[in-house]
Amino acid sequence: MTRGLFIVIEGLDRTGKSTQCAQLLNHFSVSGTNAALIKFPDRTTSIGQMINSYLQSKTDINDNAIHLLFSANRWEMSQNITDTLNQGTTIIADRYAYSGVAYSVAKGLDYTYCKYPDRGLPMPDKVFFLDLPPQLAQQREDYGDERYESLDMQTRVREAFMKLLIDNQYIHKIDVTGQSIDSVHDTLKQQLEPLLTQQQQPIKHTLFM
Ligand code: Z5A
Ligand code: MG
Repeated sequence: MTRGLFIVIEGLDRTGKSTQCAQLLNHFSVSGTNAALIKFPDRTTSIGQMINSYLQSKTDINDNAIHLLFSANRWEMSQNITDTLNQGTTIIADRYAYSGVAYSVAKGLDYTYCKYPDRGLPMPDKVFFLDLPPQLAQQREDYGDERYESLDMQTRVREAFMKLLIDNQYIHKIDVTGQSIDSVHDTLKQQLEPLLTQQQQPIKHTLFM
């Protein structure tokens, strides 16, 4: 049996990640491909509940500690990701370790340090970074509800993502400025076609350069 594909959608807040994940899930379902959606942080676990409380500014957690909690939240899902892929189901992830690095670096933590806790996690077959200027993302509905949702922070997060993009060329930037939901979805679908051969290869565990 061929394994499923592991696709990650990344981006700043409000750039349309969840919208595009839902569109991709629907696309796979219509085309008869088994697919599942996961989201990080996974706020349903006990670690996820600590993260949720932190994001909603109900608790304060040391920057290093919250960085490790975000990573732990991925590790607690990692065996499930591997098993699901090996069972032939494609996984679409709404954020992953790239957000983990970018948001912590934006707060001032060291770039090399930030990558360490996630080393060894299942590696995605493709990472899409939905790029939208923070000033435009800010104009979208419900912006500013949680910690990190400020223009200043988002600008620094984008800079950190740009460094990740340079160092990890398998991350594909898609400029979504002025693009409709359908048009972004079409671009994503086009990028997925060449990936089908990767399903013959075992899952890698080399996330970061
Ligand atoms: N975080 C971290 O620090 N470390 C980590 O390791 C991880 C995360 C994994 C989680 O937020 C927070 O945790 C996040 C990073 C940090 N920082 N903050 N705050 P989240 O992922 O739960 O939520 P979010 O990132 O703030 O994003 P979001 O609110 O889920 O936005 P989105 O998913 O990118 O966008 P959307 O919901 O699909 O769309 C937003 C709106 O735009 C909505 O009204 C759509 O209808 C509209 N939209 C979507 N696409 C379009 C287009 N193409 N045109 C026009 N309008 C559109
Ligand atoms: Mg979302």
